[in-house]
Amino acid sequence: MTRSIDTYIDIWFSLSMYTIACFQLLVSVYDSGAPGREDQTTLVININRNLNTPRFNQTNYQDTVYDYEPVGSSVLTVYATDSDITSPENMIMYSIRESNTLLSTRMFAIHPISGLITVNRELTAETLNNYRVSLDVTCQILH
Ligand SMILES: [Ca+2]
Repeated sequence: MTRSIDTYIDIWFSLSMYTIACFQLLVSVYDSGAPGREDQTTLVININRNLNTPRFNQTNYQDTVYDYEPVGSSVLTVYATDSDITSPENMIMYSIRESNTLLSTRMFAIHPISGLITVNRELTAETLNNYRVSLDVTCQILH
């Protein structure tokens, strides 16, 4: 009759303290017989890590639109990449940073996945000719 015993491997310290991406353990099992017998196996534990920061492909973007462009019109698309090889560590999300120049953050909208920036409010309602908008790109890590 085969007898199995469940066993567990606990994490004793924070894995985020290290950059090791793979742990390889040699696991042994022994019986209580005489003579004693044993077997071994290798256990590989891969660790998904968020090691890389997403980066825009340009430091600055600039474009010009007519003030009569309707709400929802495309302005431009920003683009960023993340060098992590696993998901969700390499999935990125765009946003417009809230700032002191609140008007700029409200006049335009950005699609969180595509990076497409669109007109969010009537441009003719304002007299400004230049808007400076700060953008953020973040990893979509869900915990
Ligand atoms: Ca990342």
